[in-house]
Amino acid sequence: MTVQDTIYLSDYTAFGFIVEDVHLTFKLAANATRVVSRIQFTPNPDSPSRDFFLHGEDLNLKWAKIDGADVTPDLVAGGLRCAVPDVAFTWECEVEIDPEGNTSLEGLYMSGGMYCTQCEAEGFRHITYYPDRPDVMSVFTVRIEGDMPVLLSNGNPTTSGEASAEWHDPWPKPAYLFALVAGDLRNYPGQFKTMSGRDVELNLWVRPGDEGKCAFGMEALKKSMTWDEEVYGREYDLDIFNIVAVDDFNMGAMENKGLNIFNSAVVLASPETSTDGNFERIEAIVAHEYFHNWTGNRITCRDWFQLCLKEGLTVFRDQQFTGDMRGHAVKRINDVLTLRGRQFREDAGPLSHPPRPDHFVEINNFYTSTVYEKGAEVINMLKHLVGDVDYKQALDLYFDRHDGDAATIEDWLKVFEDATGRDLAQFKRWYTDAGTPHLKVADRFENGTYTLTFTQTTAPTPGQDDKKPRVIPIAVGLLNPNGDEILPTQILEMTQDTQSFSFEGLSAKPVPSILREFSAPVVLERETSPKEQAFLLAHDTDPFNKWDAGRALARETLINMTQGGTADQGLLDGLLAVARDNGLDPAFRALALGLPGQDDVASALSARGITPDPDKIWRAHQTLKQAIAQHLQDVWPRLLSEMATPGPYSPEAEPAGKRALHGVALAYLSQIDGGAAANDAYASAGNMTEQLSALACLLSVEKGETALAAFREQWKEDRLVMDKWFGLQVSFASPETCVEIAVNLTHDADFNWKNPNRFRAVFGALMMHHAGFHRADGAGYDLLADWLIKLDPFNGQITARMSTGFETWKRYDADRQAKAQAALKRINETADLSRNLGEMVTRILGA
Ligand code: B3K
Ligand code: ZN
Repeated sequence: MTVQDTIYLSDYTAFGFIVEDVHLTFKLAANATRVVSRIQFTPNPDSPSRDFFLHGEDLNLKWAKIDGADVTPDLVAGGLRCAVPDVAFTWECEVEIDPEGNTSLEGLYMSGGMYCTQCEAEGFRHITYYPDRPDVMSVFTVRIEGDMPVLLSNGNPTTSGEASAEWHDPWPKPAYLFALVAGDLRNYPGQFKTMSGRDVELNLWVRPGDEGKCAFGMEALKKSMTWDEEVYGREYDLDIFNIVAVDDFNMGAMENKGLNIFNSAVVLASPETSTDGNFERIEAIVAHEYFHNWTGNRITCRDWFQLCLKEGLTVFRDQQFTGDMRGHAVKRINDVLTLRGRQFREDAGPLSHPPRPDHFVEINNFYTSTVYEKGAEVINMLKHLVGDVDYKQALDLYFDRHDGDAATIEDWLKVFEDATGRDLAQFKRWYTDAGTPHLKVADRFENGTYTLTFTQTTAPTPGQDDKKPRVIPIAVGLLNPNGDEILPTQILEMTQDTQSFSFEGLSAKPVPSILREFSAPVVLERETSPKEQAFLLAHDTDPFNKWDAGRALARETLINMTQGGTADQGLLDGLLAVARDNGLDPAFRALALGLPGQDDVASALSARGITPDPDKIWRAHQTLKQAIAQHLQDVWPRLLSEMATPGPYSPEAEPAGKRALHGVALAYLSQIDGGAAANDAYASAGNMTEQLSALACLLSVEKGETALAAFREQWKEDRLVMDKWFGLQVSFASPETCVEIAVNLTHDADFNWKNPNRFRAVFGALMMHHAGFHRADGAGYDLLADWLIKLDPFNGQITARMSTGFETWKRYDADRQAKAQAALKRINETADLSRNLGEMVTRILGA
């Protein structure tokens, strides 16, 4: 990538014109859709620029007019320029586009015979010429002409006639929130009365045949609407809210104003075809997209550098919602698992960037875990620092002050400063600095005073060598040696490189419980004995830290085992106690009995300067699983019967938690009974959660062949279930067979590789199979590289995203590094690489 391709935050200038009104007419045709636009512009008094540049890509311009007179604009790279009057004027043009030939799934494209759009971040410029930037907001009226039974766009419907429909969206919005859908769709209807008594029509639009998979998504939508009214005081603002499910979609879903578009995989659900995990994810994503109506749509981003303004806040809100719906302790643990697994990994490698980056080449490459999940963590810290009451006040002020704005992180922080009187200048580093701080803890007990001394350090990240201290809210509680809590949770506010906090008047040295609820996204480094970790696993009153103590102990054990050690007895006994403790929530027990992933172990080794060996980590994992399975062998059959959930399936948290623990018990038992119990479980499974968990157990002990064939036969017509069939075989393969299994799957007649869900099912599973992907002979690297090269000309967003499989390549030994580097270079040297993948590979390869 050359320097000219890079876009800098510091170069921001407002657009020279205000868009007063937008009129679009779509004349739909699969290969030759015509888009006629009529746009009212006025010079922008707040901008010195009068450069009339409209973005446009892959458009065939038929004609253009200004105030009714023909003009001939200069067609330049990425758009057009035209001389315009220095007063208000009307721009009109007609372009032709080719939805069917659009395989990038950005702009207007076709999926299974239906037209649909994806405009965030810069897709609208593939539809017509327009100032395609989020700070240009306007009111849109859209007319659709096409021979399709259902024609949808943003806002409220105004008229519909023979093969046409018109929509008007009264809320000014940036072009990235534009959407259009046309197809033979069936609707699953719903109703909602808002807090001020307005009736809203709800619809979930699906392909014929999918009507039976809509009820849960519709309920999730209503719950989200109620929750946002009750918790944030936010009411829906149109007469209608439409959700459409599409099969070909680059990500999860999209919050287009009044017309959310969803990947079918994250909105369609039934007990027979969806797991508990699917149900939970659907509820969360429906909520996330709905919550964007205020945090994203009514208040949007000034420019794409501010992406975490809407994404971090909306993730934070959906996390709160799921916590309220399904329990906060388990939700927090799951969120931290995701954060550590994705964001910490990203932050420790060549792709590390701040939640608010200050430069990019391709914005689509910045829809990252750092922007989303770390963006949410930063808000969680703010809430810890200011407290719940002030948080609410600040948010009320944010909505009051910025409704209708395209805002910045500065605006966001100012709202908190004004609402609370705090100076957040130092806190702002969380937005501008990359990298995960490591927090070292030392303690001392003297004359009844217990002192904790913290030291924070952040390793250099690309382009940021010098790291200044951040504000870190550290939630701490103290336990006495009997396991009773003597100091309930309090927040210590760390602002310096090294800082001590003392607790006086104690009769004995306490056991500290540090970073409760995971109050800051840092790596805690504390030299503790396995005994103390086992103590916290048994006694900590903070459920997150109770779980994390077990996790840390298991991680240490795995690390020891990679160097020839054996399973820690304290861990085995601690897990036994947790498994037997019927006072603990089954979902919590299921999480506590899970082992740290192999990538997690590799990352911990690498942070200590030890080169991880994927094969040794795999073996340590297998051996520890065996040891736990043996040590708790009497518990598993008991859990299988206690956690059975007979009767009709319900996706609620309580039965789902029982099924999770049931699944864990079955997985361990399979390690010692050769798959006998899993075979029975497969035969008697009453829902997809049970069926899939039994199948996974059978695959992991290499007894899955019969069940796998039966599964395919049963589900061959269901594309979403077949994605599971593809993915599971790779995920649960041995390191020796995983690459070959993936290769075989690519030859399967149902391997429709241009469908993102199918491609991800196989290659997402491959890149997450630690020992399989990082196989010593480089076969994992080569296979992923081959397919990224193959898919890239069709869909650069997917290939760029999947290239992150390589982001940890520098952790490993010289031979593996050489093989990964060769694969990356091979991608990099491919002619006509997409800008998306080109930027990613350049960054991953590093200087
Ligand atoms: N805002 C969209 C993501 C768009 C991704 C563009 N590459 C979905 C979401 O975060 O809700
Ligand atoms: Zn979002």
